[in-house]
Amino acid sequence: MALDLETRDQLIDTVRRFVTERLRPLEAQVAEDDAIPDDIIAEMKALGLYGLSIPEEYGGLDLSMEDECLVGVELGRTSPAFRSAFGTNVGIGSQGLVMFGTPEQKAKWLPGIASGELVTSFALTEPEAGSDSAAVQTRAVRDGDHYVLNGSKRYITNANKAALFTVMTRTNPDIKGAGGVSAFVVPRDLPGLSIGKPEKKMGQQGAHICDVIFDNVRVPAENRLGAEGEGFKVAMQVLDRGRLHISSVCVGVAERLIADCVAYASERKQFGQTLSNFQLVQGMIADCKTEAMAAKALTLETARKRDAGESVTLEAAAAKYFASEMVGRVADKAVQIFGGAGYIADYGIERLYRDVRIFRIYEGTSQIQQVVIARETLKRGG
Ligand code: COS
Repeated sequence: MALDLETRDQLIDTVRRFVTERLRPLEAQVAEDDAIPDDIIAEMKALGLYGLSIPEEYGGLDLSMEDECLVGVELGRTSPAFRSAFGTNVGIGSQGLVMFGTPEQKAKWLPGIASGELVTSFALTEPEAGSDSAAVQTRAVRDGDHYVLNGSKRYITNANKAALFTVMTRTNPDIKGAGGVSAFVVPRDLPGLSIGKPEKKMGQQGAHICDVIFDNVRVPAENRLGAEGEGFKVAMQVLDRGRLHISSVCVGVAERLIADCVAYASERKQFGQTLSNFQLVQGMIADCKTEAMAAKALTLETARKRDAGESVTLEAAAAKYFASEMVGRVADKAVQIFGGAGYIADYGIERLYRDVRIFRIYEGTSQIQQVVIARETLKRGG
């Protein structure tokens, strides 16, 4: 639902103040501890951040895609690990249920997801099925009014905190590709489900990814999302939406880095003048600004199209491709403008440089986005 302009401005202002006053001062500590303090998580829940995209009738804020992206830009102005804490509840962990859940499934789980009482997670990737996500091997075999799940998932965001997983499995082994895949909502506490240790990562400390292992996990048949064989389409439509959300966060991080560069270049003096006086530095700032503006325009335009009910498979892939590559270039230039200070930990620029690297990989690599964009363009005839 689109908010009226006044309510939208109030929400954005509230999120901006939360980011500036509460999250930014904690960035270094969160990276050091690899954990977000409990009181911050509680504040995120109280602000409604876990339920940004959940329909109002289930306790969420039911934001339009455009409003969610505007909030995403604000959240991008701090370490992306903070957003990750509730990112799966807002995005890939909940949207299968929102888009494909039965009324009973929604009533059972969405209120807890919206409040943050239930952390939810999206389990698609496997050791042998990354970009080729239709190749999932985790099996779900029907047994009476249950399915029995066996297999393992890899690099699953928030798996160690999740109470609920949307799991893509193969229900029909005779169909090797997408048509044999079905989606299930799987509670964490079912016997036979276990979680691996959080992986050590390049960046985004405070956000965690783990393996999820299924050993004869009996899942009630009523937990299936959509019909048998529809699981891949569930995943793809969830990702279309998720890619837009990620694009907005990339824009926010870029805007943050540009502001940091402007502040630093306006203070730091060399050859008797501030860096901001040098046209070669100005050129880098101009490139960063232009690219961030272009990514923002593409993201918001795509969000408005989605809100209008159009299919945005191509546009969401283009936004994710451009915005994630853009923020990589901006972070690289930020290190350059800060010089030696950009390379050492105290200024936080090298941390953001590492943090943004994953944006080009998760929810579909840049190369997968290129595949999607090219296929859709060829299909549309231009
Ligand atoms: N929305 C709805 N349906 C979609 C869709 C979308 N965005 N994308 C594909 N489909 C449908 C297709 O229409 C096709 O249906 P039919 O068989 O009825 O025609 C089916 O799904 C299979 O699609 P396709 O043939 O394109 O599948 P491919 O195996 O060729 O794979 C890519 C397509 C590579 C695009 C897909 O596997 C992908 O996005 N991979 C990356 C996954 C990813 O982002 N992983 C990150 C982990 S999650 S954090």
